[in-house]
Amino acid sequence: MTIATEKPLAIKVRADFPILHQEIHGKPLVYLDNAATSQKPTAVLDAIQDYYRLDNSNVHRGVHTLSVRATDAYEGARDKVAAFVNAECRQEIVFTRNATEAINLVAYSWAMSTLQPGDEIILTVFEHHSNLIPWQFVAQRTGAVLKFVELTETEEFNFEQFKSLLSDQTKLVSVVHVSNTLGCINPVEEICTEAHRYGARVLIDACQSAPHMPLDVQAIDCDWLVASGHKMCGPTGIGFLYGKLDLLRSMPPFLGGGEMIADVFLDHATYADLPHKFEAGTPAIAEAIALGAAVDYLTEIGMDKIHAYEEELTAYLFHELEQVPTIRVYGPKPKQDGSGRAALASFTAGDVHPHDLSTILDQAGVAIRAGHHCTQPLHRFLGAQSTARASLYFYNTYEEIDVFIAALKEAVDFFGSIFG
Ligand code: 7TS
Repeated sequence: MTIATEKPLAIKVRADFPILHQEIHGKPLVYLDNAATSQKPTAVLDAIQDYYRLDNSNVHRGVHTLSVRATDAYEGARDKVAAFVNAECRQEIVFTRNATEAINLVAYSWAMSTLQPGDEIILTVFEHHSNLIPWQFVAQRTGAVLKFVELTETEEFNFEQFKSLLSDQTKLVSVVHVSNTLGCINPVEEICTEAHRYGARVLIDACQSAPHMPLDVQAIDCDWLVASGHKMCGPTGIGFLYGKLDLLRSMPPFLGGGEMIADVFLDHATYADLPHKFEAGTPAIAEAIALGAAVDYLTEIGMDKIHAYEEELTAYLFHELEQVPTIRVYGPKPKQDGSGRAALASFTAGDVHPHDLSTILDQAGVAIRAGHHCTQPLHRFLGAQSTARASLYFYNTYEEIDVFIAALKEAVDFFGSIFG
């Protein structure tokens, strides 16, 4: 495969990520575990430091200068996230610990108080456990029934089967936007259109799309959307829930305590307006501000540029993987130009255990993940105990893919010689 020239994007941004410039076992680090968590640019690291060095104070309660600064920065981060996903207004963004907490918020607040026995929730068989277990809780407590969209032959969302599952009983469709294991990109706009025909609500798990492509919640027309900051250059401990304003208004609080109240009496209370109604207790202030810095960083590069560069990397990654004997990659193949799927590959190599592959690659400085990637039901469905996964981000280079492929070939040869 011919590549014209190295694209400038990764080269330009690599200096922004101090962690990437180190050796592992004497080899340059090749970090290909971005679906688990991304690395953080200096702008994000500085935002955390600066906050604690200069502005640290609690938010929404003091009138002293530090408190005003902390509150302005925290609320400013909300504005940035709202603009990042094109929410209609800032009240539609609720800060949570991560995507998992955001899904649980909807499950405990909306679903537990709304769903009745026999109501149906549609998920896919390839959801991350974070978008499965909360709905199992809901089904157990409310009597709602879980239904699952299965895979097409090309191992992606089966839209026809999805349509056949929809009925007047469907009250919720909760689906991943981009699968963290298959890498398929679900047609979320069409999913919302179909679900809304039946009056069902739709939640989109955008953990693997928010970091990699432009997102527009108004164009998607989802009812809720969740993401985690740590996968999009932000710190751990901060994520967000987007929800349509009227819907969030109609939902009861999730956690109770300070920050989320208006008036408190001994036996009852009234609650704060959105979004504070859902942000009980002192929030992750530094983390939210740093997420704001991450959003600024990504926006400055341009989500469309990030997406386009990652598509080129995807084309190269898949082309090179095809040259490695015994490799079986799961999920749809990319189109010639690398579009149509995410920049990650979950794979097996014959009978070699993915953990062994990962251990050998680590010796070559290459970080990949091995396991079920929190999609155990999907792995069962695919007939694989576990898979190895290489997942890319915009700071990865073609050369890093070469290092990964060379190390993988060596590992496959080595195990081939043992297993014969
Ligand atoms: N949804 C998807 C699609 C994910 O990929 C993940 C994390 C989550 C939800 C949960 O995110 P959290 O930040 O709330 O934990 N995925 C992975 C992964 O693929 N490897 O490690 C974490």
